[in-house]
Amino acid sequence: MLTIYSDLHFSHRGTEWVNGERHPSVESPARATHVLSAVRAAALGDCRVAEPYPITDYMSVHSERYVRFLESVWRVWSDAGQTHHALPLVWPTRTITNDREPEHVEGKLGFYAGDAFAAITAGTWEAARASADVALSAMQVVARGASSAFALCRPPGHHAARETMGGYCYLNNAALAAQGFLDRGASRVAILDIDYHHGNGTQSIFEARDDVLFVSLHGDTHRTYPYFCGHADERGTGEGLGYTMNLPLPHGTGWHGYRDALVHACDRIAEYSPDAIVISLGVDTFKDDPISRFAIESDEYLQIGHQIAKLARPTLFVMEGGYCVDDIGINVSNTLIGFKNG
Ligand code: Q9C
Ligand code: ZN
Repeated sequence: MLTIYSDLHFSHRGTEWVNGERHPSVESPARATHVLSAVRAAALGDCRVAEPYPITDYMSVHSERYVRFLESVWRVWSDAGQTHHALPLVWPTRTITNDREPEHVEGKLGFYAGDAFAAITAGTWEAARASADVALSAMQVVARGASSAFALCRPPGHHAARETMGGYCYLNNAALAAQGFLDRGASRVAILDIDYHHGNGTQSIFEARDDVLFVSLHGDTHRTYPYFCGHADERGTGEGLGYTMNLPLPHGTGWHGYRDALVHACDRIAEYSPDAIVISLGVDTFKDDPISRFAIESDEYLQIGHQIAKLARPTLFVMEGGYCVDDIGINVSNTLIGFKNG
């Protein structure tokens, strides 16, 4: 299996609020370094740098004004004299909102953010672009006939919606890849999101469509970030009704409960008969993850890969979350090895 990566992600090191103080984000550059070394140590296959894509290619799932905002926001922020990372402080709400982009950068930040976990730094746009390019390059490898590929994306993407950043995500790498498969001739694409957190951005991009099936296993969003959606009764809207499947699981879920949900998810995907599968691969389901509440052990990721291999479809793995840096490498490489060994 070919791995696609980029070193441009090093230019993004976000900060986040924890217990009333700003700290370096747990979404750190070291995550990608550890994953790349583990993939190399596992001799999974070649590792290649991503090709650059034109900015207009990100507009297949994001709006033009949102992409232009991401491209320009640090410049506008620093021209206004700010030197610290930009985070929103004001948001439109369910009842106090409209569709007009504010002129001032403070308003723009909230308009285009779902939460305060996606800091804008001097290098954020370069890194977010490179991450999307990693996903698009790896998608292209599979679209041209490879049976699988691994997109080692950083920053992650599944909390980014059409016009929203959040949860360490800016561009939705998995959604860009899924749309890329459709644009290259696929009729149906399935996204299986196994990150600990609900892929709220991905769901919102595809929930009204039947050409992308979105299936997600995640911590119950009644009690866990990202809240507000990801509940079992959300099944898609309009033409997309029946093409979203959420499988929320309780705190403390270990392999036993997880496996049953994964088999159920894979059964739905097999029934859909997709031309390609995109795996939103987060390993924050790990027992020692510092911000999550599942209890999957390192060896069990081999089984996860094995279940996915049984679907026997062209499969693109897209890196999402996972914050236990010491074990992130082995947990990702075990998933990919379990897949490769069928
Ligand atoms: N107190 C991804 O895994 N922090 N994003 C929640 C709860 C944000 C996770 C904090 C977690 C974002 C891609
Ligand atoms: Zn996550």
